[in-house]
Amino acid sequence: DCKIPVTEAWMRKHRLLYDGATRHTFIRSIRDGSVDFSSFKRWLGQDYIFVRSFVPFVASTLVKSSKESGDGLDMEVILGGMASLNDEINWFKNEASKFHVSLTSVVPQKANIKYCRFLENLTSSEVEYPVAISVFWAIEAVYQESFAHCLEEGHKIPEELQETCERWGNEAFGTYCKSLREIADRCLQKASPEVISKAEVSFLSVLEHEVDFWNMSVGEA
Ligand code: HMH
Repeated sequence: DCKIPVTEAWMRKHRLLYDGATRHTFIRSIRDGSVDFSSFKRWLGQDYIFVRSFVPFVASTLVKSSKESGDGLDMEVILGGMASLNDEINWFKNEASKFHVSLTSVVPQKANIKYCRFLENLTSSEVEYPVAISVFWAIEAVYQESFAHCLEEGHKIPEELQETCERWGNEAFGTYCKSLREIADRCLQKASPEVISKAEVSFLSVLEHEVDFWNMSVGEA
């Protein structure tokens, strides 16, 4: 069926990998309460580094959106995303101090370095807007789905991690991810087959990097 949105087609086609990224053992362990706190602390320090390199990527996507002919609403959604990244950076600092993680001494691990390098390559003005916005959506959606899964009925999330799950699993964040997805689908619908396949390859890379990131957090990479 050619009428289904592009992102929907990708999700159907790559379900196993998508589930691998959103139902990782680390996420399941948060949900069932068996999470190893040293893994959580490792994730926290590494994710802080990741978010710091996510900002320039989002900024480059904002620039691309501002050059699109349209009603300018895309740019507003992305700008809102940048504002929440500002909050997120402060949240990480606060959370790190609660867990006695020193953010200034975190050494970026291989999976993180690779993921950050991938994002850096995508900041180039040569990278088409549909590719960038698809990547942006996928990165946010993986966290949204993962942490919303943690919060589903019957969870035994340790009290100390409840706030983390709510940060990405809350409804407002879900609505924001849906907006990003709608923007991506609208751009992809108008894109050339070459750009659509570049975006699909990049979507798959995001999922692979996310799986590697969780593996790194549990100490398996
Ligand atoms: C690794 N992926 C990773 N970290 C994040 N904070 C997000 C996605 C969502 O912002």
